[in-house]
This record gives sequence, C-alpha cells and structure tokens, in this order.
Amino acid sequence: MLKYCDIIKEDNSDLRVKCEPVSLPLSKEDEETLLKMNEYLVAGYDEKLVKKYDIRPGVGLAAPQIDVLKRMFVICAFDEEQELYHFGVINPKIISQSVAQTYLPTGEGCLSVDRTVQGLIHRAKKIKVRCHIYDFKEKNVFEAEIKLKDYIAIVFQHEYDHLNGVLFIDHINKNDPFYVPENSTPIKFKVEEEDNDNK
Ligand code: K1U
Ligand code: NI
Repeated sequence: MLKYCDIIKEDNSDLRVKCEPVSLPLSKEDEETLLKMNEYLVAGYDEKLVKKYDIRPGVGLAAPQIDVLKRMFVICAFDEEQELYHFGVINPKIISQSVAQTYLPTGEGCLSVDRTVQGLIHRAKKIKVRCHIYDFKEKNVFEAEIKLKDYIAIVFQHEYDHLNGVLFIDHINKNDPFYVPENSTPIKFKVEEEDNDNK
C-alpha cells in the first residue's frame, strides 16, 4: 500500500518532466502502477485506512507523483451531483475545450504540494478528451472519447498538467491571486438537503 510519504513533493525535479506515453497493450508493470494508485485513492475514502496507512486523501493521482514518468493517472471523485467518476486514464489528449472557464472558490490542493497555497486556478469549464480508459471493475482497457465538465473537468486538467510537469501553483496570478476573468464562474457544490422528517 502506498503511503503519503511515497508521493514525491514539489522540490523533486521529476515533477517538472514531460512524461512519456504508455505502451499499449498495457504491461503488467504499468497495470500494477495503476492499481497501486487506485488503491491509495480508494483507501483515502476510508477513515480507518487513512489512519492506518498515513494517507492524505485525494481525488486524483498521476503516475509522476509516485515517480513513474508515464502518461497515466487515476481519478476517483464525486461531481457536484454526488455522481462518482472512477477510472484510470492512459495517454490522454484534450482535443477541444470551452472558452468558458471555471474555478474552485477555495482554490486547489495537490498531494505533491504539502502547504496551503492561496489563489484561484481558472480552467476550461468543458473539455473533450481522447484517451484509453482503464476500468478497475473489469480490469480492461478501452479507447474512448469523453466529454467532461465543471468539477470533474477541473480534476482531469489538474492531473493532465502533472503529465506535462505543470503544478496548480504555476497557474495562480502572481500579482492578483484572486483575480477572476469575466469568462470564469465558480463551481457550486450541492449541499445535501436536511432530512426534516427524522427531526
Ligand atoms: O493530483 C493531486 O495532487 C491530487 C489533488 C487533485 C485535485 C485537487 C483539487 C482540484 C483538482 C485536482 C487532490 O486530490 S488534493 C485533495 C482534494 O482535493 C480532496 C481530498 C479529499 C476529498 C475531496 C477533495
Ligand atoms: Ni496534484
């Protein structure tokens, strides 16, 4: 099981490398890397495992963050409507993106940046991606063209950046960290309705 200390941090120059494409069909070694990253993210949703294995929870993890300099990552995240997005991504290419941008009002975090960084990151609100998907249930790989929006699009672009040696801190406006361009709107998470019947 990976631990938080196995994730390389921002002072490691390997995080600044443009990663190499993954060879397909997937080798056993690359599949094991995806499974290991997935195990870490899934364990992050389990309080007991978080304590036991010293995990800092995350919604995505890219191979270079565990010092494997290949173009693959895993996403395990719930969108604004509490729908789960859980898959491995191999050799992604963003083939189109909206002019409209979006951002998290609380800013972004990164498992490789072990400090709080204040500021906003504006990213495309909608993206269209060509990639290979690794399905953790079926343990198979298939070619796909997918459209993502809002929060999941933000997570995807954050992980995609890791494959090109880019960190979220690079995107923050240095002169005005909380600047909001006119084409950017905030992500709004739905707050769970209170169950008044049981009160
Ligand atoms: O790539 C990483 O370092 C993981 C990072 C991904 C990410 C965060 C914010 C915006 C876009 C992408 C994280 O997961 S940081 C932790 C985090 O955001 C989170 C953790 C637990 C529950 C919900 C969110
Ligand atoms: Ni990150």
